[in-house]
Amino acid sequence: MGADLDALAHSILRDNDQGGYTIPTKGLYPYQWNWDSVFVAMGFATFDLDRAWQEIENLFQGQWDDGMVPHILFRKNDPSYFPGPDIWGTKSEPFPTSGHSQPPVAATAMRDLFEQSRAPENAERAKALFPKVMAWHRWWATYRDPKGHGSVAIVHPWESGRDNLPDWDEPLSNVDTTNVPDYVRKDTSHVAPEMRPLKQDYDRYMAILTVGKACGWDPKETVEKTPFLVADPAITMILLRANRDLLVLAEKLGYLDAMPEIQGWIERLEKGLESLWNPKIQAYVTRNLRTDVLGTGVSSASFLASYAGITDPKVIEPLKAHFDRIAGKVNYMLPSYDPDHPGFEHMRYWRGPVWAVVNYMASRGMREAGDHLRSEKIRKDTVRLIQQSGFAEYFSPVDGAGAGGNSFSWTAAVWLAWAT
Ligand code: 9YW
Repeated sequence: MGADLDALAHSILRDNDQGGYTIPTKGLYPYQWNWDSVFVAMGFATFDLDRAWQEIENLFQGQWDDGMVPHILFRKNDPSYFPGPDIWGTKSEPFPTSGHSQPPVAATAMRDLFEQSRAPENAERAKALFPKVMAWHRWWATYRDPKGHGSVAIVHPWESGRDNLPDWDEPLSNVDTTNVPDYVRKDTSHVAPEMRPLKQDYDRYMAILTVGKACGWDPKETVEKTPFLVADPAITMILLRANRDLLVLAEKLGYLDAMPEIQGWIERLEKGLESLWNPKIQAYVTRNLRTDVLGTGVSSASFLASYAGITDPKVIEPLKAHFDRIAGKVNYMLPSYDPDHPGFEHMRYWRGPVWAVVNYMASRGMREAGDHLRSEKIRKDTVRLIQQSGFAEYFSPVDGAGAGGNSFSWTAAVWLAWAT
């Protein structure tokens, strides 16, 4: 069984490989996505370290002059996805991209690849990428903390990578959709509509995109004008973790001058995370930076605390209690949203389903923190899900059914890199 699944995972990565970069799945997502590529690199690293580096290097081909690494790289036009390059209308070189970013997992993967081999060319590749990753992290630090809280703000739900999380409902309710031109979605022609965001969500996504486009996606102007500006605990924790890994790389690769700057980012993000702790529900939540309204639900983001290097028992203990309560409600951890919350829907995308990549990060953090029980619970549940339903995009935490796209690259990649 394990060997068959390993072989299938390899063939999924090979099939979705477009020659140096990998698409998440055919049809539904025919371009290169930012954090997908990084997880894919971790999968490649289990059998082809050169190809793993290439995936990340090629992601940085899409980096903008201001340091931003976009969430989608439109290397060639494919009408099976909406909104494509013509709708985004960015003027990026050498190919069009989307206008905002996605969770910055690259530095963490880069450290893993670097530590995998002592061959001199391995260190050379890490050295060449390092300044690009620095520039990206500096972009987050420069533009995405407009209120000075220390947390990371996003300008579009797509930037979070958790598109229709119930926590976005409140900030999205303030987005005016009256000027959104007619458009035709493609996602619901590939996947059942009940597994995808609602039309109302898409109208709002398009309205925000229109504002960002009018700003030319200039990072300062977009933050000033976007109708959606929300601090995201998941990106804050992922960037915090990534900065810790970047700091280790700076030392090992001899970029000693970069270390104080990275150290400053780490301290700021640690403080920022405190501003996202909701004492009422004892979990990390979103903060709408336009209205100061805090999110009300426990999302899987909270379980990335150990991954982010947070050790304070005043945080970790209540989160363990949430974990155990939720584990008593669902058959497979981690649901993307609290099953006791009215916003929970077990099959609808980021409103409940389990995502293998989030499981990987959460489980890794818990293992590193010594919580082997919960770490293993997540890993074994992920194995059961994939054994039962294959390499689906996401899974129901209730009955384990596969949902969204099939033959999904990042699910195959984390299977190889971590689950087995
Ligand atoms: C979309 C590719 C991407 C992921 C995101 C996920 C989804 C694309 O798919 O967004 O069109 O909504 O939410 O995290 O990177 O797998």
